[in-house]
Amino acid sequence: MSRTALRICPLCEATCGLTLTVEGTAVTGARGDREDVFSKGFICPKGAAFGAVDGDPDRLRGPLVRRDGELREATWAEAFDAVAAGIRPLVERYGPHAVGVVLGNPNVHTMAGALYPPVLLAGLGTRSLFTASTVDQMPKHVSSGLLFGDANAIPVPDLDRTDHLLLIGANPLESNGSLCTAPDFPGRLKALRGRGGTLTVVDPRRTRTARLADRHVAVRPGTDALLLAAMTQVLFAEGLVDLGELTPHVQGVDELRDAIRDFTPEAVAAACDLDAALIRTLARELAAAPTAAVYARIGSCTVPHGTLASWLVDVLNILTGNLDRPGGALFPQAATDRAPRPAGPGRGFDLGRWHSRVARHPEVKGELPLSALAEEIDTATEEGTPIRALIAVAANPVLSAPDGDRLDKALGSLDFMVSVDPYLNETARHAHVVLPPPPPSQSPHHDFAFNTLAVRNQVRYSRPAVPLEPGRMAETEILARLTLAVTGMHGADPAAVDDLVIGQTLGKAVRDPRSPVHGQDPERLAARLTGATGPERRLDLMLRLGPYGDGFGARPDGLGLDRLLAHPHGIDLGPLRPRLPQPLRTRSGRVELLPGPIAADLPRLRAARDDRPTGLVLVGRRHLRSNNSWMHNVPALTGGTNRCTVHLHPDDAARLGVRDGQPVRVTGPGGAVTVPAEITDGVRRGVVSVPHGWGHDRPGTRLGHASADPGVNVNQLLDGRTLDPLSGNAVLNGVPVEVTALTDGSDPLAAGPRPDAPQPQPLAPLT
Ligand SMILES: Nc1nc2c(c(=O)[nH]1)N[C@H]1C(S)=C(S)[C@@H](COP(=O)(O)OP(=O)(O)OC[C@H]3O[C@@H](n4cnc5c(=O)[nH]c(N)nc54)[C@H](O)[C@@H]3O)O[C@H]1N2
Ligand SMILES: Nc1nc2c(c(=O)[nH]1)N[C@H]1C(S)=C(S)[C@@H](COP(=O)(O)OP(=O)(O)OC[C@H]3O[C@@H](n4cnc5c(=O)[nH]c(N)nc54)[C@H](O)[C@@H]3O)O[C@H]1N2
Ligand code: SF4
Ligand SMILES: [Mo]
Repeated sequence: MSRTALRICPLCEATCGLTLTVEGTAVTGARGDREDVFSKGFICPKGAAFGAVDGDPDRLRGPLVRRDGELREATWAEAFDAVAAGIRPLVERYGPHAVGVVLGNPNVHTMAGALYPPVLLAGLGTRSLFTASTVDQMPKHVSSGLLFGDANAIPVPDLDRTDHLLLIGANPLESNGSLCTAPDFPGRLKALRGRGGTLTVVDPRRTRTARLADRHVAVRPGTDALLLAAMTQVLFAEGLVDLGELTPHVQGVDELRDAIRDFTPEAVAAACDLDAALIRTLARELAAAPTAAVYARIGSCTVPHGTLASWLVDVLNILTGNLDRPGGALFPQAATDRAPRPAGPGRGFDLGRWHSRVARHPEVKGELPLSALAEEIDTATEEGTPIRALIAVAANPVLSAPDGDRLDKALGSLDFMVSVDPYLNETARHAHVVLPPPPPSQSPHHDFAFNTLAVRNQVRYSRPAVPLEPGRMAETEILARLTLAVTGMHGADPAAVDDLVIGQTLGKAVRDPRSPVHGQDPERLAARLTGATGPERRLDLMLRLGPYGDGFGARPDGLGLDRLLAHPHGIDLGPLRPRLPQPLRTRSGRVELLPGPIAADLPRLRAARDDRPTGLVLVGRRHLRSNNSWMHNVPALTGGTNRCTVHLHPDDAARLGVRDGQPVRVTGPGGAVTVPAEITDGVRRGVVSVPHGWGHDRPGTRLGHASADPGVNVNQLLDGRTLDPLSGNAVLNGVPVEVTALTDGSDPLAAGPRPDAPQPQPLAPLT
């Protein structure tokens, strides 16, 4: 007997509603939920493969504990005993900073990842926190922190209403969008063009997104900040600055004009390898559009000037009056956000409150750069202790961070490691204890993070589509028990963690004169929370105290968990609305257009105007049927065009004597890999592209399908030493590499060129 169940898809940031077909405990089908208030039936191939991802036979079914050097199956009780016995003595002997915590990307795709790591970190008190943010979007947090005083106040392009979208270093036709949650991003881009709007794409590759655009600008990798600075300069020079209604909320316009005066289009054109006239046109088009939004992602963040590029994106939105207006870029308001406080001066945003031990990298948002994790483990210094134990939750940094070989070795040297991961993969294989969460069908879902980044305000919640199988433990309970085990409360009731958070939140609320529950009894309020589990009660609490909440009766038609459960396809909360100045938390209470740390980084950008790479540079790419490092084990999502190859422009291939399909050696600052060449004019000259997340050939993993076609780890080309200094973000794009053709006898194409191989072309020099 089959039945259907609704489940929000956790496989990317688009958060589509799915209708699952369930037979027994197995998900046998998935289609888009046409009644979902946000995704309206959209689904992509990954969502359609939900059942295969969910039912992968290589997913671990129960915990593993290392005994006599080998990971063996164990009971949950044994596993948590081992965690407590492994971590506590190290904390007591070396202090909390000797325990590192690594939080990987899927934490933003699970309820457990949103609700428990903050408690774990607070309880442990470690400063050795590393997350996927520093190989991703940390520059955006820093620019938001400096501009708006809140690192999580990230404006989102108003995709459905804008007249002009300038999309930089993002490829939503493969990624389905990032820091811009929009189910059916492709359809929304087509609709933009359909209503007469324009789409400009800035990307060194002619991506599927670029092919949809009115204009594709094949910028040289790593130079977005120069391009955007020059566009800003043009706005000032040509009198195109018009802040409109933002004027009273922004300070520093004149200072900014002076600071970027010398970033003229002519001064940056050669570095960007673009015509100065084109840069002027881009600025004029942006200013002339009735409404416009500048939006940038991975390609603009994971580069040496990532924070400056992220800052300039919002600077352009502000100077053209497009920040915080419909059709521009706005701040979403999620149902689980804290109720808005009145506008006014805030605490501001500080960087570098402490530093990493070895390279003295500044802390950012309480984190250290993931690139520095290996050295924080394997390098002794006069002061402080190296990391001796590690807690990795949903993270595979051996593949996703620079120089995986060094990190692999470092992880092998730890006194103790615990991994919360469904797979025994390249990172988890070093753990002493592996705690596997259940598959997504058996987990509840709410998008705490992505609803704060969504192009429409809405709220949805899915209860588990399938009951927990015997022997499984909910990931929320795993993280609650883990928290107790590492903070000296091993064995306590995991509900204590939820009760603690609920008590603290209500305690604060009843003392706050602006809160609808001011003066009430927190214990009575706690007793009124609904929800079948601790995490549900916490969701109920956040909803009820949130911006749309019922305030525990103060607004009877407001939100709470009960109401959400009564709307299984979600509740639409309307289009994005202007919110300034309320979200600002700067010390001035205004948007601080030229923050000190940014101004201090401009000389470095000025110097970059003279950079001209002499050889090839590396960029990444994503494939629609993949997701970072963890989906290559699903047969339905591999094969076809989803392959680990190096994309080479035909002219570069000809110059290097490389034929399509031939293995080539790619060498970077951190190492070399051998990978088949794929010759395509989808990359610009001088640029090669290798996808990340591959390299599944290490021993001791349990990834049957992935290890049969392992690919290579592109991050082995990086040495982890090149960072965006303001954010600590790794430089993953625009890295100089060498490519050499391999002429060994193993080359199946050595006999001669294929008849359809591209004809050699003389190499046009890079300016
Ligand atoms: N060269 C290059 N490198 C990159 C990038 C790039 O563009 N180029 N992109 C970077 C980016 S943007 C990111 S976000 C990082 C991602 O890097 P990571 O944060 O390391 O994420 P993944 O590689 O996706 O690995 C996720 C891990 O979580 C596990 N997992 C999956 N589902 C769950 C779950 O429900 N619960 C738990 N506990 N675990 C789960 C998986 O098995 C896997 O081990 O990679 C970065 N690395
Ligand atoms: N299918 C799939 N979807 C995913 C993921 C996945 O791995 N696979 N990962 C998820 C995650 S964790 C994230 S963070 C998002 C990322 O989402 P996106 O940011 O959309 O990621 P990419 O597809 O890597 O697009 C980045 C683009 O930047 C270009 N680029 C490289 N260097 C530069 C540069 O210097 N300047 C400019 N202008 N462009 C440059 C690359 O050619 C590439 O096309 O995707 C998410 N969704
Ligand atoms: S676009 Fe993302 S959220 Fe939607 S079905 Fe595909 S993987 Fe799932
Ligand atoms: Mo990411």
